[in-house]
Amino acid sequence: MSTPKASTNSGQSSPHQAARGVVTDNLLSLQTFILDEEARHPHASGEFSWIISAISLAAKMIAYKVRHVRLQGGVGSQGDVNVQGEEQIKMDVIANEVIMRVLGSRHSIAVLGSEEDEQPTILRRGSEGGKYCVLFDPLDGSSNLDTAVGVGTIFTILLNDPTIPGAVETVCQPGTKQVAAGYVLYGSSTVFVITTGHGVHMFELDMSVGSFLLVSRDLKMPRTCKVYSVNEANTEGFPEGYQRYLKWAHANDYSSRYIGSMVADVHRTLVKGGVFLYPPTAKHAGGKLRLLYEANPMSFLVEQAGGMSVSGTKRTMEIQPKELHERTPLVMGSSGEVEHVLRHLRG
Ligand code: AHM
Ligand code: MG
Repeated sequence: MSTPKASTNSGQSSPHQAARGVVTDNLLSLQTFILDEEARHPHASGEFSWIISAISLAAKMIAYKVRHVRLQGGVGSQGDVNVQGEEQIKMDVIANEVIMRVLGSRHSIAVLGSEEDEQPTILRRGSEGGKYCVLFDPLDGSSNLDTAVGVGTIFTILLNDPTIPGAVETVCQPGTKQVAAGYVLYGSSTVFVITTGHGVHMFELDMSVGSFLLVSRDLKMPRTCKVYSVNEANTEGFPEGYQRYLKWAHANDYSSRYIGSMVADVHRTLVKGGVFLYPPTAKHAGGKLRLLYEANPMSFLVEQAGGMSVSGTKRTMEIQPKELHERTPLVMGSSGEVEHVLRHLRG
């Protein structure tokens, strides 16, 4: 029987692997990992780890439902449009309910904001213990569910400022203020990727024990990779700089990969490198993706993995949001590749 090896994304052997035949690799669950991180902060109250544990519980429930989406009757339109005028898929509503129910019971959450709800929900005030705000896209890329393509949940955690009375004003914080952010990709495997501002860590759902287990600590993306990811059918509506970039990429031997599901496209970009773009289009002049709960959390992760994220020529995480569902153009990925795009945007 061969000796089991530690799984690291670098392909190197684990520092925990000792003498031949002796398996000393530690299996670390997401829960333990977060508790470990929290233990390093002497003033941590433990409330933060309860929120991550709630998100992971919701993710496991959604993962199960996504895997059985047709059997569960989750494919097809809910018959409603959300606040952004987009058709709601049944699973959008189910995933939203799961997250609201799971997070609603956590005592330190002040405000919850979702892509599917017009207004953020105030759960409790700062004076009642509300310390954090959580914003999320419950099921990004859900229009792909009927073709069994990867979809995901995106989340970001912000501090609640008790001196700000309105929920919208409370959550309209630039991405630089995020305390933590992450996503869950329901793909051929289910992965949970998170940053608390100290690197990016990836966990995979082990169905046999129902836990997310660490598979990659401090993931770093390659500085360059000749792959771009964009809905190229929109090219004629892109501002000229993006069109110039694409012509340059065509002439320079680039490959194209586009799933049409942001979590899956950005996950691939994070792991393998490249650049993901959603520029302004004829239909979405201000970009399609939402700043607060799509662009900012993904930008936090990409930057923590050594990459870059810009909206136009500005750093995405420095934009001051004005509303919950604000959209933004987005270019993110390997720093060398984002720089190539920026060079063309600047003319
Ligand atoms: P959603 O949040 O309503 O699912 O929309 C966001 C999705 C992203 O996952 C993806 O990057 C983008 O829309 C794809 O858009 P398009 O079909 O215009 O290429
Ligand atoms: Mg989305």
